Amino acid sequence: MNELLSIVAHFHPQGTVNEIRPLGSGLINDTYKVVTAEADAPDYVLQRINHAIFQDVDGLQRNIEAVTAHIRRKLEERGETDIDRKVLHFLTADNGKTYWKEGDAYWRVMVFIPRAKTYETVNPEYSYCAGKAFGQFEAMLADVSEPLVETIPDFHNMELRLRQLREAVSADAAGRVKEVSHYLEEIERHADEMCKAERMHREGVLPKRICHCDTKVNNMMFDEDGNVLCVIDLDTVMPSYVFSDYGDFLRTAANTGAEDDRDLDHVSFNMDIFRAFTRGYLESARSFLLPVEVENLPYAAALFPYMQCVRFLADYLNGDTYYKIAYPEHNLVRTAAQFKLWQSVKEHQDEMQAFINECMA
Ligand code: GN1
Ligand code: MG
Repeated sequence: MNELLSIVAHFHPQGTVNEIRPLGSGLINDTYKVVTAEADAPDYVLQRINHAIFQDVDGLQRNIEAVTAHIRRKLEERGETDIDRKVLHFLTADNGKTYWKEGDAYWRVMVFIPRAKTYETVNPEYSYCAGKAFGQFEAMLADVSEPLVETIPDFHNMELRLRQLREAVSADAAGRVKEVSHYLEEIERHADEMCKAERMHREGVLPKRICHCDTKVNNMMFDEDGNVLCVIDLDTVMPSYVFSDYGDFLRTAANTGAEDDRDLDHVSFNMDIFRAFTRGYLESARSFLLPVEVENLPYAAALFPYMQCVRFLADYLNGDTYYKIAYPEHNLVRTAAQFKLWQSVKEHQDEMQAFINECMA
């Protein structure tokens, strides 16, 4: 606590810090809530940035500063109220930057958004709002003038993720390859078809736009009435295909089970959530989406469980070096759950296509 207190002090928060306690369920950074004593002082969120994963912390924070300033300007222009709950605000530290380096670690502090909620699961009504919000988020970011760095280069490049899995198989660092041959065969059998986005991009028909790239349902803040306030966890905001935001939201929100469910009977693709989210997303994004982007939304819904399955499996084979785990076979359990979800999404491809056609008619 004392160590954390002295880090927070470099950011000069208002009020007196009463308590610092762990917050949230992220798999990458370490997150704490900083509670202040005074009723009129805000609370804060303190994060240790995982710089093994985000190697260019300075570039990362510059991205986030550009994006939050841009969104704030847009909201002001639109005459929005309650702006402090609709865009994140990062504090500047003693070094004039929005992060502080202490020994080997990088820290940042943002203002805690009051009276906001996050959820691990959502109903169709909230999914509709989330869809609209992501469409608007992408629309607002269409004209960011500063060039953004790719905070993790080729983050959602399926070809790269498959190469990393194949490298993990060859190295077999943890001696686990023999247990997972069924997953490896199925993944390879569909590899070409799932790399379609990269091919379309090379052919020049699929653009990259600035996307959030980590639209897990628990990265959205909702107000008391279920309206979306803002999207948090901006580390991965970077140029990508719109499939990223659309697909990753559905991967988490339309899963009837948990991302790491041990009971695969719980895991399937919830079409009510799909319909609600898609309707909201198309309402706000149809003005800028190209036909090729709209046509491939069912592919995007399948791509993200597939990609996450590949990423969890690669980490399992590498001996769990990337994602935080709670028990030794956690990454294998996650792989199985994402695999099952992918199978379920594939069964709904035609139905999804028909629904999207209806929305666009
Ligand atoms: C990570 O940071 P967090 O837990 O929101 C990961 C995402 C994965 C997700 C799987 C930088 O997100 O890409 O989809 O876990 N973020 C990074 O739950 O790799
Ligand atoms: Mg998160």
